[in-house]
Amino acid sequence: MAAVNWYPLPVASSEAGGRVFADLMRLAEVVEPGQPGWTRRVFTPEYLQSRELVWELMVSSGLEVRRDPAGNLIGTLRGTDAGLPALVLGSHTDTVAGGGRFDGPCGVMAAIEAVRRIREGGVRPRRTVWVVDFLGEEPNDFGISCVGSRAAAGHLSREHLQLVDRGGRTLAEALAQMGGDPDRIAEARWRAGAASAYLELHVEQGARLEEAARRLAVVTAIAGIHRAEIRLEGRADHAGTTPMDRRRDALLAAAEVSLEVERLGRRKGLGVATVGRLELEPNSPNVVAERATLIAEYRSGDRGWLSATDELLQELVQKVPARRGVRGQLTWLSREDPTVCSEELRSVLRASAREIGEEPLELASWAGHDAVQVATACPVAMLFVPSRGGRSHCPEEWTDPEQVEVGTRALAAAATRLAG
Ligand code: HGY
Ligand code: MN
Ligand code: MN
Repeated sequence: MAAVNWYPLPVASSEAGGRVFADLMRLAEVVEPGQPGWTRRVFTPEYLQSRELVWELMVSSGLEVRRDPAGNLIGTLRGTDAGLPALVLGSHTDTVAGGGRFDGPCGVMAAIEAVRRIREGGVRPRRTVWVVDFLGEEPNDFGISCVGSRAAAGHLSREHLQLVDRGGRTLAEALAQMGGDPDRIAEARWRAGAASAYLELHVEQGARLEEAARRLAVVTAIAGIHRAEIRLEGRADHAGTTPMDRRRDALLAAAEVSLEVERLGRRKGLGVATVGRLELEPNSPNVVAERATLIAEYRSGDRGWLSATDELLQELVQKVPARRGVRGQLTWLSREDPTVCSEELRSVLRASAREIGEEPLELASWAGHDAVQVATACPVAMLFVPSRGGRSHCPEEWTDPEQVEVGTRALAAAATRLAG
């Protein structure tokens, strides 16, 4: 076994509280120029550059670091009993366009800090601990989210790798540009039984913790997300000379479909639905829109609601545009079922929260996470810390340093329990 290169221990943990937040703010400096908020989308040069910092932070925390063929960064703290399945801590460091500084990075920085504190405790854990920065959790131009965690769970298919973005680049090419190796993608899959449990700290991205004046939540379940691309084919015409009753306007069809998607989201109060992306061709002020491409997504903790909504969406994509002489075509991008977090791990998280003097809420997550993919490889559980005003996926996203510290402490306490 390679000699473990125990770096000089970082500063004493009394200053530890500041370390995580300082790491978060350092990472937040690496963003795409000219973009709003703290934008660092996957497959961008800035994202590639930011991972050098993550790599460096992992190394300086005593982790042996590697990049797997899917571009995931994996830091290993070897336990004394190499035969035990690893404990995995992680999250992601890519953001949405116009995103904030905490969605994802909070979990990765806290995981690195948890390892620092385990090492500062001076006791080497029995169980090996992996810290993972999963590549590309957020949806991207290839239409698929959770790229790295899908690969780790063995769900990134050859077809996925052939998906192309608007510039014609394949996902395989994009992965290679991030230091991955698409030809060896199968090697990114965790060996069966390699991981014993996965814990993820994440910002709540909602307002329930803040409204309850609590600082920690243990996540009970994660909503399923169904995402579809809807292409509406109308006809380009002159905006001035074409009578209103002879138009086949793809934008107006998209507008009606979007309002119908909103209505689906309100159905029975069991879900939410959004059209967050709309592209028009030719997108000219004096041309009736020929083509509209939108991405619709909806979420629920109820499988039946999700599958019923699938059918209703398929129907409306045919019917609504047809009234306007527009043809609708639906392509599923992803359909994730709701994920239930491990009861055993939830009780470890509850005990760890109480160990540090916090009484956690129990909350379901309406946000999707890498934990959804990882849950097919091992039991998972998540901790939430508050998001100010419940805001996320926007520059206003914020979590106080003390709240980050409380989440980190709880994660470190749980990791210490589970790593043994
Ligand atoms: O969309 C989500 O729920 C996550 O933030 N990717
Ligand atoms: Mn997100
Ligand atoms: Mn996230």
